[in-house]
Amino acid sequence: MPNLKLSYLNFRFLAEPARLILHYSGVNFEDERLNFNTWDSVKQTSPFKTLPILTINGNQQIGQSMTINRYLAKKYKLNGKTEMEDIHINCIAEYFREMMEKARPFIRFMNRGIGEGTKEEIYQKYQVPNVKTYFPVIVQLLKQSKSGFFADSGITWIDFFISEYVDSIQNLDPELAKQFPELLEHSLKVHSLPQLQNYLKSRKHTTW
Ligand SMILES: N[C@@H](CCC(=O)N[C@@H](CS)C(=O)NCC(=O)O)C(=O)O
Repeated sequence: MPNLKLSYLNFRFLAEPARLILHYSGVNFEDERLNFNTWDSVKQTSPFKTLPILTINGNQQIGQSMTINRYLAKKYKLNGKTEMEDIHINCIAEYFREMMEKARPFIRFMNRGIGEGTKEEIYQKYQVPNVKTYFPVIVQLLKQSKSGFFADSGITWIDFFISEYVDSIQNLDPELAKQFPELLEHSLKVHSLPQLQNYLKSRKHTTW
């Protein structure tokens, strides 16, 4: 089993799907939490000057979150049961990530104070319209599945990826989240998985 260190900031956002893959799979790993000051001091030597970073056996690094998710999901068999399921999951991931990037100015403003306008203005401009455009498609994709997870065969990494973001919307704006009851139900189903309970019990609450 490789020695794994997952480095990120002290919240969920781009690293939590990988953390959940590892906890669900019962894999030991170092869950390194940096703050913006400690991060700034190591940033220049990192592969893409961004977090998260997965360090494998102390010398190989993966510096993009989606690649980390895909690497771990493949390794721990959370990437679907067939090639077509893997493709299906990846399409959903690309679509969802597109929305996350469009809504990103809000998170950037909240984390680092970067952006023009008030918190509410930035939220209404970037977060709300993107959720309202993308979430209905995600709901349809969920309804098409036979398992209650996004893949017919059952749980895969995309369930961690989407449910974590849905939880962030629920934390930020419960009224907006309530418009998507299927996604709230899905998130509950994912976060009720027995394999995750030890971790979730000890997890510190963060908005995203
Ligand atoms: N495409 C990258 C984006 C990573 C990213 O933007 N990370 C942010 C944290 S959420 C970051 O490193 N911020 C600190 C910085 O830019 O110095 C990925 O998915 O890993």
